[in-house]
Amino acid sequence: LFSAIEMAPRDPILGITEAFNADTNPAKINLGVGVYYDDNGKVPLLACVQKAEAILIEQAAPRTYLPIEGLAAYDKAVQELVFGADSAVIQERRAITVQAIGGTGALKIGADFLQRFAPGAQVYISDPSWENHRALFESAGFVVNNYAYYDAATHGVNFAGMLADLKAMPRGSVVLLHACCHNPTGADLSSAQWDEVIAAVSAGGLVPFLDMAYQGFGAGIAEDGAVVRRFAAAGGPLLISNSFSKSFSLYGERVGALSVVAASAEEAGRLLSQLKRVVRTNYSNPPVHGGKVVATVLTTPELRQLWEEELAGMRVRIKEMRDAFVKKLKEKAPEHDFAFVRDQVGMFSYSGLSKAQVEQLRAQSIYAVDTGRICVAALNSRNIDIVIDAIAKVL
Ligand code: PLP
Ligand code: TYF
Repeated sequence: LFSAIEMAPRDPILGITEAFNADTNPAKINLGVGVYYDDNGKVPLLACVQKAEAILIEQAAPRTYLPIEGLAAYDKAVQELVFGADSAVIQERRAITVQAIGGTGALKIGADFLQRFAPGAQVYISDPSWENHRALFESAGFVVNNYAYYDAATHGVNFAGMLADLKAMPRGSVVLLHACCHNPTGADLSSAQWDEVIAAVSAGGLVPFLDMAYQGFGAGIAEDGAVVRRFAAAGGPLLISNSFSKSFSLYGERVGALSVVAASAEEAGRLLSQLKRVVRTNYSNPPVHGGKVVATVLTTPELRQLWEEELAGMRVRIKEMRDAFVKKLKEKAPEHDFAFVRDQVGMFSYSGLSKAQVEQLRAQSIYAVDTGRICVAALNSRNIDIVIDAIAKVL
């Protein structure tokens, strides 16, 4: 049985981390994977998380199974964060939320759920998108297509192309949209462009699936969530996957959620029963710790305040690195214009570096993705000059 099985391809991003780990150069720099590092180059353990964990240890609660849909306090807090506490979909009990194993787990629950009830639907993801989007929906049984998104010439969004593709999709298609901080490009839609997207999705009878893995890394927690609220207000079916991997720096705890908006409270009850079936047949129920930490922080006013400050700190530091990157490259390579890096949003930038240039960087122990994606959140005051010098050299 096993002798004929071939090697599966490596994840192109996690593969970079493997190569980075194997590099013995002590000065190596990893701009590949999407992880936030502080100015000391360390993945932070947030103070709000430490304080919540101290409370939980004090409680010494037994580790019983959670309900299939997860911790009730967590699901409620996530809903209020994602839709806004005063949201009509919450008040009308039309929103349901299930705790998930990270944002990835949320996408997979959503994909399996959709496959069950819309097996023939086409799925559309942005060109380009997070690598795992295609693989996740294909593994759930869908045909996955691209819609136009990135324009390499402007380093921004090819909005005319995107809108034309949205308008050409068959009714009932599932369209996966990055709610904020587009991965991998860093190019987001403007508020006016979102209006047009929402109108096209409604008019075309499409099923929007919003992936929000970076809430708070763009303009702010509420600002980044506004897109979700606008879709919810527009009516129609809606799915949202969200992740706390980055915004709580809880990568390995695997904390995320899937929310679905139904047409009525009665419909919501039926959808929840089906989502629970998907969860039950995959892993029965989610883990306790990460969900309790996030719920404790979100529902304890002092900790919530602290989290918002810490998240703002991460957001501001990334923006400072964008500024420094542009300024320093202007000095070292004045014939090249990198001003667009300042306009890009979130952890990533499609830098415009070619595969050959990325390979030359790698020879100097600086790791980026072959597509030219760099994680701006991995730059810091100590490594930025090294990175800038190396980029100026390969340009
Ligand atoms: N969606 C996008 C766009 C991402 O960049 C990520 C990154 O990890 C995820 C989903 C998955 O989130 P998680 O790490 O919580 O599974
Ligand atoms: O895009 C990134 O770098 C992050 C982390 O299979 C990641 O989203 C990358 C690949 C993957 C899982 C997470």
